[in-house]
Formats: sequence, structure tokens, C-alpha cells
Amino acid sequence: MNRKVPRELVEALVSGKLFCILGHAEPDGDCVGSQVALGHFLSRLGGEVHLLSPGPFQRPEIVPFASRFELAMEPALRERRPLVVVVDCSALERIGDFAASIGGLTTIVIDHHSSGRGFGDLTYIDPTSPSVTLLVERVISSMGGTPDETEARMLFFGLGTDTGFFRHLDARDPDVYEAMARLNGAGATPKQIYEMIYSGKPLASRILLGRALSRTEALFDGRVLSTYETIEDMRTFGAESRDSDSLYQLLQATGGCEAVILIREEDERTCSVGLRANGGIDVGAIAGAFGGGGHKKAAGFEWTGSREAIKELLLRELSALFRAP
Ligand SMILES: [Mn+2]
Repeated sequence: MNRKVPRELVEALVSGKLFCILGHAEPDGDCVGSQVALGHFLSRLGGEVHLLSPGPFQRPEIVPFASRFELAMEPALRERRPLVVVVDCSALERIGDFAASIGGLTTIVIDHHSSGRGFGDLTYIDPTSPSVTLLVERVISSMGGTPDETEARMLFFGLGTDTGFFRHLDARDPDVYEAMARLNGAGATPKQIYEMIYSGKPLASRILLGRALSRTEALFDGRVLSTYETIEDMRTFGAESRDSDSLYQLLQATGGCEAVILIREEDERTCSVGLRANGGIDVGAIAGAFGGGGHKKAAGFEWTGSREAIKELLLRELSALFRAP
């Protein structure tokens, strides 16, 4: 547990004038929320701020922010030696080509992942924090500031995203709720943030959801639910219509369900596999056996081969855990 923001890190931010704030590839609400809020705060203090991202901005809830981000670091900007802040990112590979651009520049890392190889000159990492935005809130207050309304909303947005709108908060941790109370006092409400995260989805995504649900197969007496999406689905509905979060949520609500498998054909040769667990099963370990990774309750991997073939391999792996009593 590392709740106190390191003093050197605070001093670097306070004395900085030019900042590049970077996040991971395929950004999500926690990443974007952390970048926008911290950038907004540093601008208010008079800093020049550049928000950088490898993109792509696919999730509908972050599309409205895409135009604020630069997809590469201009050489002229690099020559001015900005202070780099990397958020929500535990490994350099996750920032793509920026890993080369930030070489030799002082780099701050603010993150809540427990895995990954460390990088950065000054780090603030707290794996007990449900979102990076809550760490950014602590950074802002350590710098003597208070989030304004824009910052409070972005910070709440990140927390709402990473906790599945607070459904995954299961620790007894009043600090989280005290932070939420402060953000609410600054103008962020659950209703606004719920709409930011969950509204505005294309109709095609609802129809695709229906297709994937109707294909669900109950395995091991319903303890495992498995479904899939095809290349044809992607052609018909578009990649932006994929909504695995909603699909997992609906399937995981099934009585007796302990794990969910989602197999997606990415192209003629490759599938991506998503795994979710309700109970005690460690799907991170299963994904790891196939060269992937993740957490105990949410993990995934990429696979070269057909949808049927990967399902067979997964069933073999799972049968040890789910053999009928
Ligand atoms: Mn995060």
C-alpha cells in the first residue's frame, strides 16, 4: 500500500512547465480520464500540456475525446525536453512507438497495475487503487490543488469505468468513497458519469449482442457459458459494435455460471479469446497457459487457429476444473 504521493514526484510536477501526458494503446476511460484531468489541472497552473496516445480510440465512450490527443511526439516538442507523465500503463510496450520518443526524457509513471516490468524515473504505483484517476486526484491534492468540475467528472469517469460502474468494488476501503464524495462535491454525479460510459451505443451493437447471446452454449452443467462472434459479424456490424462488457455482464448474471468464454474471429487465421470468472476460478492462469494474461477474474489471449479448435483446447484445459462430481 503506497497511498502517499512521493515528494520528488510532486516537486517535479510543481516545477514543470512543459508536459507530455501519455497513456496506453487502445485507451479506456481510466486512461483518458487520468490524462485529461491531469492535463487540465496542469494547464490551470500555467503549464503547456500535450496529451499523447498511441490510439486507436475505439470504445464509444472515449471517442468524444479523441481530437484532444496527438498520435506522435513531434521532434520539435521532444527537443524542448518535456516532463513525461505515463498513466495507467505497467509496461513500455503498451505505449507503442512512444517508448522510443520518451527515451532520455524524465518520466513519471502513475499506475495501479500490480504486474508488469517497472519503468520511469519517478513512480507512484498503488495496486490497491481501483482506478488511476483516484491516484491523479491524490497527486492534484498533494500539489495543493482541488479538482475543478471538468477534472472531477473525468476522474469519476475513470473510476466508474474501471469498477464496472462500482460493481467490482469489493474491498472495505473508505478512502475510495471519501474521494467519490469530494468529486461529487466538485460537480460529478453518478447519473452524468453513467450516461458518459453507457449511453450512445450504436443500435448495431445491441443487435450483435443478441446474436452472440443466442449462440451461448452451456458447458459442464452450465458452470461455463461459451459464445462467439464471427468475421461475418464484424463485416456486418463493424468493429465499433463489439461490446464485450455488456455481453459478459449479461452472461455472468446467469445462475450457476462460474466462467464465461467469448471467442472472436479476428481474421481468417486468428481468434481472440476473452475469459471471465464469477467465482474462485483463476481465468488469468488459464489464459497464461495459452500465452495470454490478465487478472484472476478477467483475462484473454490471442490464438492462431479456428474457433472450433481453440474451443476444444479450452474445454480440455477446463475439464480438469469442471469434471462432473
Ligand atoms: Mn486503469
